[in-house]
Amino acid sequence: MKRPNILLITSDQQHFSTLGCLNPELKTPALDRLARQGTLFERAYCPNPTCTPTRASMITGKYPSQHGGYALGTKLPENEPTLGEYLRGAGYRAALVGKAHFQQLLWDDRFPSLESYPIMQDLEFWQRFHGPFYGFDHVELARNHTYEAHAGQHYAIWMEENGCANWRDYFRPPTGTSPVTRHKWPIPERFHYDKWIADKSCELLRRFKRSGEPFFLWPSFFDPHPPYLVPEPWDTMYDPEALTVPCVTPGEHDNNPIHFQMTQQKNPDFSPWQEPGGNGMHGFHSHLHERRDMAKNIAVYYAMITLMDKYIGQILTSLDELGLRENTLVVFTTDHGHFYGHHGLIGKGAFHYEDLVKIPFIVSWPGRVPEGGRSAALQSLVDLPQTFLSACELPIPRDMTGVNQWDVWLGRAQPARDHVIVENHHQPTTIHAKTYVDERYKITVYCNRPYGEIFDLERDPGEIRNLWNDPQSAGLKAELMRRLLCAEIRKEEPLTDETARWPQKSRDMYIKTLRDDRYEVTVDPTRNVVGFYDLAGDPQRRRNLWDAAQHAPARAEMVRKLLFARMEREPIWMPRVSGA
Ligand SMILES: [Ca+2]
Repeated sequence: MKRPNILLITSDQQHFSTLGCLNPELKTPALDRLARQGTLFERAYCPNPTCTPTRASMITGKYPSQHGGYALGTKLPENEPTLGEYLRGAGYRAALVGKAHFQQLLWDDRFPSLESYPIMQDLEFWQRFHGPFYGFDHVELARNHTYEAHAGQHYAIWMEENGCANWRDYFRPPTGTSPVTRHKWPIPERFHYDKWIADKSCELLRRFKRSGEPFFLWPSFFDPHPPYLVPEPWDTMYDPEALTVPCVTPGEHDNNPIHFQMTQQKNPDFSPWQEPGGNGMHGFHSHLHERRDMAKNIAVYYAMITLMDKYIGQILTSLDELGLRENTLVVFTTDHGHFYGHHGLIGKGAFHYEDLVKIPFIVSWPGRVPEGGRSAALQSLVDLPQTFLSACELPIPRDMTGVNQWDVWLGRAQPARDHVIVENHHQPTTIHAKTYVDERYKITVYCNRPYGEIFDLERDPGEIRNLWNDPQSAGLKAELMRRLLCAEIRKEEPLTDETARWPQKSRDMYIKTLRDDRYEVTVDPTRNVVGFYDLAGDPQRRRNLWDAAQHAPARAEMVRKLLFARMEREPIWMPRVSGA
């Protein structure tokens, strides 16, 4: 059989529920059709709720703690092997159109970035440069969300070629002259980046069709990421008064970590979280907002999605018309979710509710992937490279640490995962979280912090009752801590090839045994062995006390210490040199 093409379409920061087929308040006819032609996975997650870490996972098949692009303002090391390279080695063409964000916004001589000033606006450079870039042999790039000043690269060239000589007028200083504006973006729709992405993607599809080469094409949309701006007539498409506005449940943050509570204050002081080498802190500010304002923002957020849906529809139509559909695996997803009032929050940050970490996820390949399907099988974006390679019947590199979901996508296997992990390393020590989610429960820990979250997603799907400090949930907490630690250990990549390691990565980050002045805990999840020894009374480690009830609190504490010791050793190969 001929190897399939892969068409990966993504948005940026899209709440999992914002598909017309799930939420009648907005319209996404093209994505609804895609869902009917394939399977909608209702429990898909990102490995990190920000751009760079998660996007780097999508092309490396490794977690952010492993591939190097651990936070916004860092970059994926150029020597990390990528999906595009593996596919190109098998004769594929690999192209990316739209948002990459594999690199930071600020040039640093020690850590050069093509996605930074001033090179992003050196249009002569971008006239000549189309790759290779992280495994893509052809890229068409831009870096701005709506009217942000970071416009440039291939998008600016396209605007000029299409008669928009004054393109800078539509963007913020210092690039252009646009004043601060809300909701209505004065740019005509014909110069909007959605159209650019669709035009370029369709052009590439025609080129691939002519050459007959198999392809991996990633149209990567920028919306509905704020600023909430959309051109006419889309800005008035939805009536704010007719929309549901999510809001905080009174008292819900009382049992949450302090940074949740502070978001509901007028002028919170988050300076204790600010560290050298940390840079900007997303979400660590007041989230208080007016309900009416939020309603209008939601109306525009939905309009951004509906506008994007129109251009996604054009790409899918082009695929049909070129006769490529029957041999193309199509996946639609986003890089992470978004708060628009849920839990009293807006935007994103270290708040790992489902609203932020769960994502829309549609897989379609007529005749192969079940049509009209709905699946609760856990998915993670870190699984994409393995699964794509498997779909192409190519070998999966040993150092990829996601899970091959191919048989699950085909509807012929039980779930491939019993959990997912979400990482967040936004500050060196003060914001370093891990979340473990399984079928029923979710636990979030913060490295070396006493607080955390535990939610029972079955009994409390709204995540209102944090069980972290609930005395009756002490056993559950110890068990979830163990599961999180074992999941962390199981996702280790084999460090067999010393030469392939990037700087500072060491075996130390994979410790499995920890001793303090009294106890020792040791974990080997591959053999299902866990040990807990009281060294004071049993220095020879003859009696394994793992199941001894009276030692449960000490055991839980040692498991937590071991987990934190591993997290502390995660390498930071470069500082966060910019906020994004
Ligand atoms: Ca993003």
